[in-house]
Amino acid sequence: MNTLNKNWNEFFFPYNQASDELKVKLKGIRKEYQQKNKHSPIEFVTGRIKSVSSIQEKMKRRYIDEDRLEQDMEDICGIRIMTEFIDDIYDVVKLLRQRNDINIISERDYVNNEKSSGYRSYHIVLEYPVQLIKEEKIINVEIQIRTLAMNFWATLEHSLSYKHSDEFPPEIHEKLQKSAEQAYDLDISMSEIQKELNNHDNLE
Ligand code: 0O2
Ligand code: 0O2
Repeated sequence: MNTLNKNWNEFFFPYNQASDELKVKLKGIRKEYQQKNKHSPIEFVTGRIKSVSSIQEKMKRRYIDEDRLEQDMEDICGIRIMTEFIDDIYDVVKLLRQRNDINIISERDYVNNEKSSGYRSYHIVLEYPVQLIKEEKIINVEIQIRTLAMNFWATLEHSLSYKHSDEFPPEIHEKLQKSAEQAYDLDISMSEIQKELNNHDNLE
């Protein structure tokens, strides 16, 4: 329900524009690697704009006033970058740090410092300028960078928690933590295989 007297279509316009532009730019990085016949640290990119109900729920939970919404809610526009390997995550972070069309304002490494749920991803909040007809509007964007295995776990865990509105019972919480570790073990073992193959190729 729209409890705020707000024109959401107008509000969301620059966020949709930013999401579309960033997706094109990030997919462009993948294309450039492919064109050079090189391994791309970016496997695929998705974007979403937070729903009105999710925005309203977070405003309540975080005591965010309507007039501070654009500044204080950093993930209204969310971009997700999926990678094949763990090392690719840090390569993507380096690529983002050197761009001059975005301004990184914070970084959180949940890859090496997993959340208590077992969640792993690298989060970056950045400012992105959108050129509107009469002005430039700087908006916040949250980019989550994660491997395919991390994405597999997070997608299923999110879907299970969505259907289960209460907190998970302790035994389920534990099982989910364990499955997150299994996903991470899979990432580690795929990275080892990749390194062994690279060494093998270099010897030939
Ligand atoms: P292509 O040519 O299929 O690669 P969009 O607006 O469609 O760019 P959106 O709406 O933010 O993106 O997200 P969506 O539709 O969920 O997925 C975005 C892109 O990610 C789509 O490709 C999907 O095919 C791709 N994708 C989603 N899940 C997977 C996955 O598990 N593995 C791989 N490799 N790709 C996935 P595009 O951009 O339409 O183009
Ligand atoms: P969505 O769009 O449904 O994914 P908060 O946003 O208040 O919860 P904070 O500290 O602002 O948290 O941001 P944080 O923790 O850096 O990032 C929050 C986002 O990270 C979540 O967004 C999820 O996308 C993802 N995330 C964090 N922890 C988990 C987790 O345990 N499981 C899963 N599946 N995802 C997680 P939202 O708000 O849930 O929105």
